[in-house]
Amino acid sequence: MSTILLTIKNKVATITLNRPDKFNAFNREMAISLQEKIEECRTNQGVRAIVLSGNGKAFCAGQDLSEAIDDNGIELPDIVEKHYNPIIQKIRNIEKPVVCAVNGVAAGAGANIALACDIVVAHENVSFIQAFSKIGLIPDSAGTFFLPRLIGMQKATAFMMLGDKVSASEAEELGMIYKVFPVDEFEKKSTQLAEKLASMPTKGLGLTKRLLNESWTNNLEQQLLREKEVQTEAGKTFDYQEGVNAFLEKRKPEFKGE
Ligand code: T3D
Repeated sequence: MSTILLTIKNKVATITLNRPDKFNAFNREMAISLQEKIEECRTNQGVRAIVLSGNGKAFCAGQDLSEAIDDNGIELPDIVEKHYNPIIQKIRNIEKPVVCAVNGVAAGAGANIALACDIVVAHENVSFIQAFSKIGLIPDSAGTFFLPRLIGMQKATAFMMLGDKVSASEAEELGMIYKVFPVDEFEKKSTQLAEKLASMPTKGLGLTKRLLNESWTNNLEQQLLREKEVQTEAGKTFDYQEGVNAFLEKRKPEFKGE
């Protein structure tokens, strides 16, 4: 059975982490396969939104620790450089919305991969754990980049140093994730969210993501200039014309993602 599953329906690609007996912990094969699946979603014009989720009880328990200490296996710097860094880069650089539907515990790299996604939803029994400190590691997979930006330095530092279990409701209150859904509605609501995004002007959403990425390092003047340039690009899309025409004709727009 494949460690990563990919299905496409209603313009939504669902990528599922699939090592449920290991709480979807990443081995090498799974990390490389996830990179490949995100790439497939990038090049497939029929895909206009992506959902990342996990099979079974957990979303993802981070690095498979039995593989990490295998003397004959891949070394720690290579795990970070070749497994996790490209996953984060691919999630941030794909100009389509990525929803992380966190279906169970998200620990270590699993938590930080979730936080790198565009919109993160969870159900009420989920928890997020920066588990790294408990085994003497630092939070990788861009955790040190995104978490303080999402929730501020104080809470981020404490969560990372103490390895606290953060409940979904606390994560939502802190702005770490977008929304918590009731368990019995989680799948339906996550799918509805992704399908809504997939029916929207994909190019515009992708360009929004590009600007949000750039905003981390730009100053105000640079960002204002980039907004002018990227707005010009958005204004040339079919969906912009369609959106304005539909508004003026008082009808529902039919966006094509072009
Ligand atoms: O080389 C490098 O390491 C660099 C890369 C670093 C990136 C990282 O992600 S480092 C952080 C790695 N992750 C962790 O430290 C988390 C370890 N797991 C846990 O703390 C707990 O399992 C959980 C809090 C996630 C869940 O706890 P609980 O009590 O609900 O479940 P459990 O019984 O601990 O785990 C269930 C099964 O999944 C169990 O297998 P078993 O005994 O039923 O056969 C457990 O061994 C397995 N599992 C969970 N996490 C991992 C794992 N197996 C391998 N690696 C794991 N990370």
